[in-house]
Amino acid sequence: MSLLTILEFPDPRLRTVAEPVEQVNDEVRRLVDDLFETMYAAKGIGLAATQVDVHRRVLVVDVSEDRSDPQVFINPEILHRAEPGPTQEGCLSVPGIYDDVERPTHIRVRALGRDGRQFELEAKGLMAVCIQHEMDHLQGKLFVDYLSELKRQRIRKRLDKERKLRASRPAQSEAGVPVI
Ligand code: GNR
Ligand code: NI
Repeated sequence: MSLLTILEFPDPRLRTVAEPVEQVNDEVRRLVDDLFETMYAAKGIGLAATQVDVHRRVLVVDVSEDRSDPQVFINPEILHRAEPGPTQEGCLSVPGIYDDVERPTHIRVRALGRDGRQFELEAKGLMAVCIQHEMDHLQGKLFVDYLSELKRQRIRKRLDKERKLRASRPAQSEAGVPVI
């Protein structure tokens, strides 16, 4: 398994539209495993292949508290949407930014699993929102696209500033103790 690098807004590669998977083979299963490893390491609840610069219709989700419910969606399609409502969203590709997005909070999805078999699933609340957020990534869309142009500009500036700061600071270990 490998930890992959997550692209950050406004990287133009995040705008790529993913291609459907033709066959769920070992290469696709390896991508799924790497997506989970990367998502868990980044403490996210979902990750789309687009975010790691792989432009195939593959996404993973785990909205459980104890990180015990990995779910895979290959070539996902939404069959039914209902009950629009606001949810506060965040994105690993837009780090540290959270804002409300209005979306259906109840969906029915059809997809292929890691074993290549088709399944259907009803999702509500955060799970429904997360699947749609990931499906947007596969179409080159980000949650900040639902916000105003002014907010998006401010977000871009804030992330630019933080990236510059990060690049100029000396390396630190995870605990914040200087690396010797
Ligand atoms: O970790 C994530 N949290 C989250 C919270 C509310 C709505 C959507 C998400 S998905 C996000 C991980 C991510 O960026 N997936 O693309
Ligand atoms: Ni995201």
